[in-house]
This record gives sequence, C-alpha cells and structure tokens, in this order.
Amino acid sequence: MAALTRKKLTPGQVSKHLRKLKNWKLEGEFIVKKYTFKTFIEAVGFMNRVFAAAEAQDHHPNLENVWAFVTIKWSTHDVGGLTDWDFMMAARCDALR
Ligand code: H2B
Repeated sequence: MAALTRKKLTPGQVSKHLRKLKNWKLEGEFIVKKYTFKTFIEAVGFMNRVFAAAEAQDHHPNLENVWAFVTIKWSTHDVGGLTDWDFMMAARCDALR
C-alpha cells in the first residue's frame, strides 16, 4: 500500500475511495457513518477499540454516542479536508465493529 499522505484529496479521489467503503457518506469535508449496536456496553466496547486505533495512528475522530448508536466522522483537521488517513481509519472502524 502506497505511503499515506496528509495531502488533501481531490473530489474525484474522494468519490473513488468512498465507493470502496460500505455505508460511509460524504458530509462537507467529513466522511460519516452511524453504527447500531444491540446494547450500550457493546457500543462502548467499539468506541474504546476505535479510540485505541486512533491514538496509535495519531489520527482522531469526531464521535457521537447516543445509547447503542455511535456516529463517527473523519476529516484531517491539519489540512481542513479529507486525506488517505481518513479513509484508512474508516476502513479500520469497519474492521473493529
Ligand atoms: N486527527 C485528525 N482527524 N486530523 C488531524 O489533522 C490530526 C489528528 N492531527 N490528530 C494530529 C492529531 C496532529 O494534531 C498531531 C500534532 O499530530
């Protein structure tokens, strides 16, 4: 896999990356997905796995939790838009579900 860059992706690159992901949506300069779990505790477990991965990669999500629902938003603040890192972490979240 080519080295990840924090270079802002073009709209075309964003669409190409989005097509490879399941149920992630583009909202402005963010990609967003809402996960539904059976229980609050399952949701907390997932959030903790995401937090650990985020810290390990030094790339941190915007995250909202309401009972068993977790909404995750990725964007690269340093460049004010979407980069490879956001798509890598989105795929990581799907793998951690
Ligand atoms: N997370 C996200 N989502 N975007 C960033 O630009 C970013 C980050 N930058 N986590 C990192 C931390 C940067 O602030 C530190 C200094 O590496």
